[in-house]
Parts: sequence; C-alpha cells; structure tokens
Amino acid sequence: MSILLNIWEYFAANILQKPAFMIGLIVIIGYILLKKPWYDVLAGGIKAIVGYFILTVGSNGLVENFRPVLTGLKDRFNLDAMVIDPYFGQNAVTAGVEEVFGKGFGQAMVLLLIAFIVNILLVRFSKYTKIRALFTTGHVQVQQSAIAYWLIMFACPFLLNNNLAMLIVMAVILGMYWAVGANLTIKPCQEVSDGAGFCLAHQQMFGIALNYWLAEKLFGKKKNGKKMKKIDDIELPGFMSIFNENMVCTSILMLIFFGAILIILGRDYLVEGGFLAEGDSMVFYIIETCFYFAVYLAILQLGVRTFVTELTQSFQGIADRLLPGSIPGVDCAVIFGFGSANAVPLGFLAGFVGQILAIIALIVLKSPVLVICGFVPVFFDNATIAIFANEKGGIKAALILPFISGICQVFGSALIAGWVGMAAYGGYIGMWDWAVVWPVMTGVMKFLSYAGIVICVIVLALIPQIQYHLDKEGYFKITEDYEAYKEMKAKKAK
Ligand code: ASC
Repeated sequence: MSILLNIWEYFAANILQKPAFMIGLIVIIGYILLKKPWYDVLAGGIKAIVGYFILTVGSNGLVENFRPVLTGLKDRFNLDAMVIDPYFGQNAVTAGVEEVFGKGFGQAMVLLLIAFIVNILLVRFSKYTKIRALFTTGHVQVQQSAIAYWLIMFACPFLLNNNLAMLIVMAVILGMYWAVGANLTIKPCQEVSDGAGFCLAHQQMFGIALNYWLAEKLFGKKKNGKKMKKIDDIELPGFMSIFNENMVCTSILMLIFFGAILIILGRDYLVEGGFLAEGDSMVFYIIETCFYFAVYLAILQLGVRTFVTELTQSFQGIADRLLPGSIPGVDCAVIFGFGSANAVPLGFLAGFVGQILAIIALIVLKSPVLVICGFVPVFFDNATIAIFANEKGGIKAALILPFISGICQVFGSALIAGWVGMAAYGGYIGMWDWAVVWPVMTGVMKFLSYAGIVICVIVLALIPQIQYHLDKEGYFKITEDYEAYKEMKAKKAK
C-alpha cells in the first residue's frame, strides 16, 4: 500500500500537477496507441512539453508582471481586503483549513486523485453519462481541490467525522463538476477554433457556456436586416486603424489602464516595493511594464500553436482505444490562439471596469468583506468570456458580458468567502464558476444537507443528458468528425 502511495505521490507531484508533463504524457500515450514510429512519439512529446512551457512563460509572465500592480492598491490604501485570485485562495486554504476544520491540507490532494478518477470513469462510460471531456489542467485542479475541500466541509459538517465518506462525496461532486463543466465548453470551443479538437478545463466553464448562450440570445440576432459586428469586422477610420493591429491595440490599452494605476501607486511605493530602481525613469518604467503585456500575450499564443496540434492529433489514439468520443480539456489561455485577438484586451478591460464598480459598491455599502482584484480572474476569465461572446454576439457582447462577469466575480466572491470564513485568511479563488456556481452549490448543500448533496449530483448528471437530447445527431459527431458535423448543420439550416 505504501509503495502505491509513494508512486501516486511521485506521479501527482511531477506529472499530474504539472500540465506540461501531463500533456506530454497524454501525447506520448496517444501516439503510441496510434502506432506511430518511436521518433514521432518522441518528437510529438517534446513539442507538446516545450509548447506548454512556452504557454506557461506567457501566462506566468502576465501574472507576475501585473499581479503586484493590482495587489499594490491594497497596500497603498491600507485596505483590509481579501484578494480574489486562485493562488491567494489556495494560500488561504493552506493557512486556515487546519484551524477552522481540524483537517490537514494533504487530504485535498487525495481528493484531487479521486475526483480525477471520477472524471475518467465518467468519460469511459460516455455512452451512459454523455460526458466527452477529460480535465488535464493540473495546477487548476490543485487550486479547485483546495477550495472545494473547504466549501464542502463548511456545507456538510456532518461528514467531518467520517473521512472516507467525506472524501467520496467531495470527489463525486468535484469530479462531476470537472467533467460536466469541460463538456459544456465543447461546442463553443469547436465553433471558435473551427474544430481544433479541444475544450477548456479551467475555472469559468459554466461561465463560458452561459455567456456564449446569452451572447447569441441577446446580441446575436440581426436587427432590421443588419448583421451584428464582430470585433474583427470593425474597420476603424484614420489613425484609429492602428487599433486593428493586436499588438498595438493591447499595448496602448494597457498603457492607459495600468499606466494610470502605476501613477496612482506612485513612485515612492514602487521604489519601496523594489519594482523601480531609485534613479530610474518612471515614464520608461511604465512604458516597459505595460508593453510587456503584448510581449507575454505573443509568447502565450506561440505556445498554444506549438502544442495544440500535437495534443489533438495524438488524442485521437486515446479517443479510439481508451476513451471513445472524448476530447482533452485544456487551459483557458489556449483559446487566445483562436477567435479575435483583440477580444482579449477588450474583455479584460470590460471585466476590470465591472470589478472596480463592484468594489466601489462594496466600500459604499460598508460590506464586512472588501475585495481587491486579482489578476488571474480579471484577465483570464474575462478575456476568455469575451472571445466566446464575440463569436456569437459581436463586439457589444464582448464588452457587456465580461463587464457583468466582473461584477459577478466580486460580489459572488465577497459573499461566499465572507460566509464560509475564507475571507479572514486573505484570499478566495475569485474565478467565475467559483463566484457564481459553487456558492449556489454550497448553499444548497448547507441548507438541505444530504438532500442538497443528492440534488447537486442529480443536476450535474442531468446537464449532459439535456445537451444530448437537444442534439442527438450532432452531440458525438462534433468531437468525432467536425467537418461532417458542420455539413450536417449547414444542410439543416437550408
Ligand atoms: C488560473 C491559474 C493560472 C492561470 C493560467 C492561465 O486559474 O491558476 O495560473 O489561470 O492557467 O493560463
């Protein structure tokens, strides 16, 4: 038993929680199952791992460059606020879970393993479950296991004295959330990427599905015969046309927004915090910091291009042999390589404005929990939502829906983190699903106890069944043969 546990710990620490190696392993297994020659297997594995590392350089660069700028506001104005950001959320769990529930953090990692197995089983039996999506984003699974561990212990204290039952309940709910959530993003991802063959396994999966649907319902209709305008359809006149170029657009927008925040933080703060050297020019520091946004975005997109083809081609081997009809769920940043590139900075800014207004409302209403924007939710959630919203509802949807998401992230997080006691430890995950969907699930379980658990499980199980019944013919075709799926839809539309 202890050997097995050691193997698991080694696997979890080095592969499962490191998406680059997890994706590399999947590519290698996939190509082996496709009976490719050994050198193709090796080359594919290396490209996938290196590609993912490149993506990580981009996304970590963004986070590390801009998180201090946002959290700086908290120090600068002496706010006693919690930061909404997955890493602050995870830290809060590590710091507080023992004190609040008398249970160690280690078990959250056992939860991860069992929940992952639940996800695999749900895909394996897709004939009955209608689940087609496998979660591969390990760092996100770690963060979510930590938060779910806290939320469910809070909601179901009656489980606390039976460890095994508690972990099983948690794993079923979390594993179902991963499977059902990622599964919900399949149609949006296939449509935006024109059948690239992945879906998203991240923290705003229900958010994507809902906003994609809302974008079509609210903004997608052609009014008086006019076509709705997508971001890339807009031809800006005169000097404004430089905004059509993504790198320029991103750099200028970031210069205005982050430049303003850096000025508010002030030279003294930046020097004290070690961001700016004593004699350096503030102007060029601001330009450099803000332009790096465009640099990291470009790196991130290169990473996506490098590994996505390897992953989706090799996954065919897994889909043919091990998990029929399945598709890999990947990091939300992958969608930045598809759709409209300018949706990324626009969605981020719209979400940012929404978050700031919501934070001002919390201050005015004297909320007991104050929130500071974290970079990960405000950027990755809202940029992602904007790409999907733009696809179905054009530029209006790509601005309004992320704006509303920004408000939801702040209010939802303040409410749930204050209620369950995480706010006292300085952070909450803050991502869309965890600010909207999980608070509802936590509430249902808290108020209805066992019945609440059963209701959550049944509702989650029903979602893919409903999706299937709405489109029996296309449901599996969309992952198995996208061209045939498109043809079928085109015929029907005639
Ligand atoms: C997260 C998280 C990150 C980012 C990254 C986006 O939720 O923990 O580091 O989003 O995955 O690419």
